[in-house]
Amino acid sequence: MKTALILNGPNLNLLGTREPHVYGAQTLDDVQALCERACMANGFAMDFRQTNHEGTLVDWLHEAGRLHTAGTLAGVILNAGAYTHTSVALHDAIKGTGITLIELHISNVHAREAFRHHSYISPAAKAVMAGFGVNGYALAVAGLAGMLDTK
Ligand code: CA2
Repeated sequence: MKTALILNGPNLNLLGTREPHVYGAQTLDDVQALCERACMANGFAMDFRQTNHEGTLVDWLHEAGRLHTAGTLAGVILNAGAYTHTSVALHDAIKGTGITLIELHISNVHAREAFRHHSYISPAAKAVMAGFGVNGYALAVAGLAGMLDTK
C-alpha cells in the first residue's frame, strides 16, 4: 500500500479557532480524521503533518523524493499556507523530485487579496485545488488516486 503524504504549512494549526468565515469551523484534527477516511477509501496509507517552519517543509519534500524513488509514495498533497506566495525554496524542493504533488488551498485564493494570487508551488505541481473548504482534502486524495490509475 502506497502512502499519501499530506503536508500543512504555517498557521494551519489554528484552523477552527479563528476566521471561520474564510476557513470553516473544523480543526486540523478534524481535517486529519477526514483525510484518514479518504485515504482508507482510496487504498492509501496516510502520513499527515503540520509545521510552521519553511525549512521543515523543505526537509519533508526531500523525504518525499526519497520515498518516491523507493516506490512507496503515492504522492503529496501540500497546503503550504502563506509560503505558497513567498517560497522559492519550496518550489526548488519540489522541482526535480518526480513526485506527484497536488497544491491545495481551503479558500479560493484567487477571490482574495492580490498577494494570494501568485503561487510559487503551482508551476511545480501536478494539480491545483482551491476553494472547496476542508473537503478539498478528501477531493485531492480521490484526485491523487485517479492520477495513479491513469498512469
Ligand atoms: O486557503 C488556504 O488553505 C491557504 O493556504 C491558507 C493560508 C493562506 O495564507 C493562503 O493564502 C491560503 C493561511 C492558513 C492560516 O489558517 C488560519 C486558520 C485559522 C485561523 C487563522 C489562520
